[in-house]
Parts: sequence; C-alpha cells; structure tokens
Amino acid sequence: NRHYKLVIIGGGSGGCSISAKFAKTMGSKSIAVIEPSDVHYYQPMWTLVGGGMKSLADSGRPMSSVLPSNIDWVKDKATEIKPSKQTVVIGTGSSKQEIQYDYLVIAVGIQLQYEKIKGLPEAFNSAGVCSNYSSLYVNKTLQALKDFKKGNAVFTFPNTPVKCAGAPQKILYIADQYLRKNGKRDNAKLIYNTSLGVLFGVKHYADSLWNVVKSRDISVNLRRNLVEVIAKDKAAIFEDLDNPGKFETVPYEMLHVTPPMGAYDLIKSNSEDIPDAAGFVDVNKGTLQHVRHPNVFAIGDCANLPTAKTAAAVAAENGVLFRNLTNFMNGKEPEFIYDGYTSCPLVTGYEKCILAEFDYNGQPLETFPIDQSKERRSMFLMKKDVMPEIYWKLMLKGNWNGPGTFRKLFAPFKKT
Ligand code: FAD
Ligand code: UQ1
Repeated sequence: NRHYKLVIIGGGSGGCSISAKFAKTMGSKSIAVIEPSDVHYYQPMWTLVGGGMKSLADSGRPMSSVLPSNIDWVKDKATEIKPSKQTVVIGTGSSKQEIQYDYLVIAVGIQLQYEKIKGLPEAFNSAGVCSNYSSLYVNKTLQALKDFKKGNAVFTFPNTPVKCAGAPQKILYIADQYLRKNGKRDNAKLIYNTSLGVLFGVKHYADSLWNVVKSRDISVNLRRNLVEVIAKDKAAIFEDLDNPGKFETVPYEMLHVTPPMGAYDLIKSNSEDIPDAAGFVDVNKGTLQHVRHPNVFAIGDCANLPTAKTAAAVAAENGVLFRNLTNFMNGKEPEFIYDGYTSCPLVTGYEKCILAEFDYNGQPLETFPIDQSKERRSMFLMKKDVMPEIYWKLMLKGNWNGPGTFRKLFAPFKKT
C-alpha cells in the first residue's frame, strides 16, 4: 500500500487550492492528490463562454500545470473511502489499489445528472438544446443564440441542490441582450422556469432581479421542474411542483438546461460513514471537520455546508480548513470558523453585473462600499477580467482566502 500523510480527493477549485497551501508547509512527497481529469476548468467562466465573451479554451488549463509540483498526482478516480482503515480505493477490478492516509480532504465537487431528465442527454445532439454547466455543451449556447429565428427561448432551474445558483439566470439575461443586439428580440419570448419558489434566495438581490426581469419583458414561472425533452418536437415538459402530476408542454426554439445535480456515488453510497442523509460529506459547518472522523475534512461542493455552492465559498473555506487541519495535525483543536461566505456575480448581460455576497444567514456580506444590489459595469469587469486572474494566479496557488480582508479595509467607507 502506498502511504501519504495527506491525501486529497479531487483537483478542482477546492483540491487545487488546498493542496497548494499544504504543499508549502509539508515535506516533499507527503501529499497525494487523486484526480482523473487531464484538464482543470475554471467553471465560472462558462457563463461568459455561453454568451460568446470568452472561449472554452480560455477556461481550461492542463491539470499538471495547476497542481503543485512537489506532490504526487494520482491520475485515477477514487472509488471508495474506508475511514475505519484510513484508506482510499482507486481503480476497479484487478487494477484496484488502496492508498493509505493519515489525514484526508474530500473535494470531489457535485455530480451533474442530465440523465435524470427523460430525453437527455440525447437531445443535446439536436440544435437549440444547450447547457453552460458542461464543457461538452457550453459551446452550443452561443450557437443556439446565433441560430435563433423565432419562438420561445426557455431556461431551466432543477429541483435539486445546484452549484452557482445564479448561473441558470445569468444566461437568460445574456440571451435577452444578445437577441436585442441582433434584432431578434421581437420574435422571441423569454421564459425562465425555475423549481424554486423565489427568483433568488436572498431578498436584497431578488428584489433587483425582479426589476431586471420586468424591465426586459421576461416571463418567470416559479415551481416548474423540467422532466422531459422531446427533441424531435422541440418540446420541453415541466411538472408543476405545487400540483404534482400536472404537466405543461412548452415548445422551444432554444432550451438552456441546468441539470439536476447531486452527491457523487463515491460519497453517497460507496464510502461507509462519510455522507449525511442527503449524501454529501457530513462536516461541521464551522470547522469543516467531519463530524465522526476527525482526521477527515471536506471543502467545496461535496460538503454538506448549508451555503450556496460556489468557487467564492471554496476560497473562504480554504483559509479555515488549512488552519484547522494544521492545528489538528499538531494536536490542537480546530478553532477557526467558516461563516458561510459565498458570492455570486449575477451577470445581467454583456456589460453589467449584480455582485451578490452573503453568509449562512442569507445576510449580505458585501466587499465594496457601494450598493452591490445595483447593476454595475465595474462589477461586470471584475467578474470578466479580474476574477480569472485572481483564480489562476492567487487562488490555485493557495494565496486567496476570499475578499474578507478587502471587506474589512473598505468597511469604514460603507454607507449604511
Ligand atoms: P470542482 O471544481 O467541480 O472540482 C471537483 C474535482 O473532483 C473535479 O476535478 C473532478 O474531476 C474531481 N472528481 C470527481 N469525482 C472524483 C473521484 N471519484 N475521484 C477523484 N476525483 C474526482 N462559482 C463562483 O464562485 N462564481 C461564479 O460566478 C460561478 N459560476 C459558475 C457557473 C457555472 C456554469 C458553473 C458550472 C459553476 C459556477 N461556479 C461559480 C461554481 C464553481 O465552479 C464551483 O462551486 C467550484 O468549482 C467548486 O469547487 P470544488 O472543488 O468543490 O468542485
Ligand atoms: C471570489 O473570491 C471567487 O473565488 C475565486 C469567485 O469565484 C470565481 C467569485 O466569483 C467571486 C465574486 C469572489 C469574491 C471576490 C471579490 C473580489 C468580491
């Protein structure tokens, strides 16, 4: 059995940034990162890729270039976690191996489940059906906008937990502006069908978004869940969640699908005593330490933290996890507390953005001393040009714990 002091499962936003921190403080070759992908994607850019503001290539870097050089990259998929033996199983069948850990960080993200919608993923083979949530389908979004002639442009939000709860409607606003710019808006009806009972979970921002929706002539239907796509008829079927069993067929010219998502089987069913009842890693919401296995921590979308799942949240979790696990390695208590900080840059077109930032209580926790619930060009440029630099150059190198320092710095200038 191979043995490492620290094993990290996943080389996404969480796995990369936390491995970078420990790679600086721990001896060479004492860390393994288990990650099967060749490419690391900066997923927040896909909203802009779908709108044609960036390319898919802009959003990806070779995995080897974003993982620290002094760790062992185990290029494989974890298939089982055995906390009683302190091992992670990789591979299947005869190529199965166990990797021993003293400390474990789980950072596998959340699983996309397009197949839970009848007719998907096959419908992605037809024109007009697209999704910013996958590298496979994100380029179809701009194509659908280019091809659009007349009819309904329909945007969905599933009846499950999701990552970046704002992304399903960012592309709605981008599409609206695209169609206007290209003289096609008069022939289009824009429909946002969401499973939620609200437009956005935090009222401060939801109020602004309702104004955007109204001023742009967009139809919003709450509590509508996409259950089937019939590509040959260009029809999307939604269930009315308040009247189960009641279905509505909506014809589409363009259909942007945000897929159902859920915990990976690795966590949910293949790793004894790791998940909570919903299948996510069962951690303390303040310390990020597993509630039953103190040498196990989780970061990011796979953790059962009751906050909106974003890379911005991962950034803030990073600093807390690093200090708590370091303490624990040194026989001290994990005492640093994550407040649930998360952020969602709600891009409302090709030049404006509402920068939502809030905590576990849904209270705004804004960085800048301005009213961030207003659509702003400055925040759009921050999202488009500044955030990617922060991500690649600071966060993935272990040097970005979120904007908390700036928030404190700007606090005296804030009007209440
Ligand atoms: P990920 O970054 O998804 O990484 C998980 C990694 O684990 C992957 O590399 C995967 O290959 C690996 N993995 C999975 N299973 C296994 C296994 N069994 N064994 C080993 N490795 C495994 N966030 C923001 O902050 N702002 C935004 O504007 C924003 N916009 C978004 C827009 C879109 C369209 C999308 C899709 C996401 C957006 N996000 C945004 C969310 C953000 O991308 C995620 O919250 C963030 O990447 C979570 O990091 P993570 O490390 O938990 O998961
Ligand atoms: C952030 O820290 C972050 O993580 C890198 C994001 O992910 C892409 C974000 O989208 C945002 C908005 C933040 C918060 C940062 C600032 C400067 C407000």
